[in-house]
Amino acid sequence: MAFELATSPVQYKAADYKTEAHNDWCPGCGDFGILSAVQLTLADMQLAPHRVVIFSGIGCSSKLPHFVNTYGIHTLHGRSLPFAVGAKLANPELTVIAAGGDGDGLGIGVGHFVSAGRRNVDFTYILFNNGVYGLTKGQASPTLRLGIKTKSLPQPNINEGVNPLLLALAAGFTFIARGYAYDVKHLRELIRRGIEHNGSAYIDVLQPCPTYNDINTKDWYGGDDRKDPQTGMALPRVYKLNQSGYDPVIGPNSDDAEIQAKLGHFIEKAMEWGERVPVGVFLKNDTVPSYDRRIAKRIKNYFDAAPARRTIADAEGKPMADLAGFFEELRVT
Ligand SMILES: Cc1ncc(C[n+]2csc(CCOP(=O)(O)OP(=O)(O)O)c2C)c(N)n1
Ligand code: SF4
Repeated sequence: MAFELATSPVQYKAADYKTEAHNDWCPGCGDFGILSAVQLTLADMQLAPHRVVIFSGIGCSSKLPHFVNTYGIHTLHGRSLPFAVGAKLANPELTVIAAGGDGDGLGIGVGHFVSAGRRNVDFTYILFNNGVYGLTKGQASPTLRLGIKTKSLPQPNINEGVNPLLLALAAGFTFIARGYAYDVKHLRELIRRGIEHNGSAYIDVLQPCPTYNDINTKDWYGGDDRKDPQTGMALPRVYKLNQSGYDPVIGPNSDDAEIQAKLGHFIEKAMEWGERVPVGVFLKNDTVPSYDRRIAKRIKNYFDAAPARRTIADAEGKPMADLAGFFEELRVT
């Protein structure tokens, strides 16, 4: 009897992106919501686990790759982006995600953050923004604002906080969004849109750390401290940008006046904090070519013969690289 090959494609479920690795995040940590959003997004997009790679730095949040059943590399503190950029350039067919904390990405890793944005490499960076260095017991991170005293600080923060959305814009990220760790449905949509975007996508995720940040808590984001006097209901601080008619898209038909107006609106919304905290897509700029397209203009067969797709040794295992020829090509006369 002849075997019949299955014709229907594999259907991935969120459970297919889960691992058995032990998870030691604190109960109630916002990281759990972000982890679920990543797994659900991969299932929404039906991305085969072996076509996805997640890079992280060091921190509680940077343990993410252990819990997602894709390729994953837990790199060095602050160094996830150079790995992500390198992997994408070596194999443009991969879906590349970088993940980690605000300390990791905007403290020790901030130079890489700026360099990655300038290149507009096609990857998605998910930054877990909790205002503290959770893994090392709650020191102020670069996003904690001046004068804020969390329970883990002996005195109020002496440094001004950096605004990650404005920094991402200045660096050149072409997709910039902010989500909230406890709104998994919305976050899942943002991550999908970030992955779909052809260029560097930055997703800032407000991630309550119940252990060390007692100021920006789930209750604070939910507005429990400012109840409506009429109804007694909490007035949430977090609200969705698209509900206020905000349009983040800069496209090939946008003229200078439209671009100026949209960037002005971006800055206004990115600076809103305190009584109201906007989430959603802040910018989607489709006018900047991604780095791989820039490379393909110089190296015509780049997409067909990207470094990871090349044969590097012959049948006997001898390297096939013609180094002498390569150096000859680079010779300056
Ligand atoms: C080179 C180096 N410097 C310092 C550390 C110590 N360290 C480990 S995690 C971390 C910060 C983690 O904070 P964050 O990135 O905000 O992640 P979270 O734990 O809050 O998720 C630091 C400073 C380290 N591991 N390596
Ligand atoms: S210390 Fe904070 S960030 Fe780290 S696992 Fe605990 S709650 Fe989460």
